[in-house]
Amino acid sequence: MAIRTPHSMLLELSTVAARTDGMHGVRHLSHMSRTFANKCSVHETLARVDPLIYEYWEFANGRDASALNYGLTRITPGTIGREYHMTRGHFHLSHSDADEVYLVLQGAGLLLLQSSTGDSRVLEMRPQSMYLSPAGWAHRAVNCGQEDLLFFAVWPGLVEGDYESVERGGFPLLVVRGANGPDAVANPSFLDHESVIGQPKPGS
Ligand code: S6P
Ligand code: ZN
Repeated sequence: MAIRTPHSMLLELSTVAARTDGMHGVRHLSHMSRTFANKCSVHETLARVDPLIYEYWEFANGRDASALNYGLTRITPGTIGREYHMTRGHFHLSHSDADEVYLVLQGAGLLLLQSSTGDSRVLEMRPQSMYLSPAGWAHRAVNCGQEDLLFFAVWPGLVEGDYESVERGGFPLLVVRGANGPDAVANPSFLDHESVIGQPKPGS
């Protein structure tokens, strides 16, 4: 629903959650079994409980080049095996690719970025800091803290997410609980974006 009139919003979870004019997405572990690396931990957890990993609210202002959309994401604290709760992460589909900005409101985490040409970055997410995911870079937020990680996002209304490339290839790094806190370690199953979009699916 387009809400293209002048307006403002308090950046607070209860205020955002109370709005009824947006889209509310909820991701439990059962929606993300391809996302977490340790499949045994995924299955063991799902045999007992289906935890909420994250939820998000999106407010659409239009799909043309002049519109900006915005939203709030809440990632719950915790791990699946040793891997911290995180968003699925996505590229933007090439015909709609554009920059996106995150602003952290609460919590502590890491923003994982990978470019379509195989470059990779990790940025520490902390309150009152902003992050730019440039066009061409997939973005995934990871909650490494003890409380909810809350961040506000703004992106052009024409953007459409590419989740399939990330689900097939993963991110170059996994963020796991280490002896002294979060460790970003190489993902042994990673396939870069060029490989994912340039080759047929295994078995096809
Ligand atoms: C949209 C923006 C966020 C994410 C949200 C959930 O472009 O990046 O609103 O949609 O953080 O992450 P994901 O990867 O499931 O879309
Ligand atoms: Zn995005």
